[in-house]
Amino acid sequence: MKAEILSGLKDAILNYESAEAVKYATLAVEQNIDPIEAMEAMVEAIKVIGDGFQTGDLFLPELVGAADVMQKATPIIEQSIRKQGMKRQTLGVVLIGTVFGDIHTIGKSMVTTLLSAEGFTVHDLGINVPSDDFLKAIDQYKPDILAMSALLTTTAPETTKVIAALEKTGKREQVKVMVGGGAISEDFANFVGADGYAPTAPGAVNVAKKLIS
Ligand code: B12
Repeated sequence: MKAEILSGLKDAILNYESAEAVKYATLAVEQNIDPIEAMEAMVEAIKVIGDGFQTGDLFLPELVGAADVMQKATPIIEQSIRKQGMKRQTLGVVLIGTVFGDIHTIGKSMVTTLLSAEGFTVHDLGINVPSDDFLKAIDQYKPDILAMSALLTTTAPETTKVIAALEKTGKREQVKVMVGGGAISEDFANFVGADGYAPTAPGAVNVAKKLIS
């Protein structure tokens, strides 16, 4: 049953079938399948679509269609993560956003959900966030951690801009900086002077815990 549900979720994305994705996501929750495993099944499928786009076998409408299907199923799984994981005390405050010029939201939302479920208070600024908006929000929310997501090689350098702006305005010592997203590697994170990096959403939670300890 579990294998069938996970492959049903994957196939729904690969075949651009929203109703199937919603059906299998709901079944996954009903059958108490580990929501992280359900998420991973969807990530595997969306990566196949991304690879197809890169090689020229698939085109933008397919990319958009698959992302749309994934976005229909994700909230159902995320709701179950939240229900299972709600902790009472706040571990710390995290400010998160996808950097300027970048509208990819799925990975950032997964990181947001897992951090919230683990007990962090998370303020999500959304996508396409200009450097100035990160700075203003730091004044407003006084986060322990600033988390930035970037999926494009052209937008990954925005993280450097934000870190430089933090330094220029004397805010760098106030906040730990964590970066991630498909366009960011550990080497890149070190290069831009971030305090933490993780390649996955569960990894982001571990890094956040280390950064505040
Ligand atoms: C879905 C998708 C889209 C959707 C996004 C929909 C949405 N609402 O998010 C749409 C169709 C809009 C889109 C548009 C574009 N896309 Co696109 N897209 C993808 C795709 C297929 C999947 C992205 C995704 O959601 N992955 C699943 C999530 C879960 O993975 P993730 O984001 O990496 O997040 C995980 C980790 O990285 C980590 N993480 C994420 N954020 C953070 C933050 C922190 C702090 C930490 C610690 C960890 C962390 O945790 C997550 C869970 O494990 C990728 C291919 C791929 N392999 O990723 C291409 C991809 C990213 N897109 C690409 C491109 C080129 C584009 C476009 C330029 C296409 C075009 N010609 O218009 C536009 C750019 C638009 C823009 N300005 O941003 C390229 C980027 C190439 C590059 N290296 O620069 C990719 C790699 C496809 C490819 N292989 O060519 N895209």
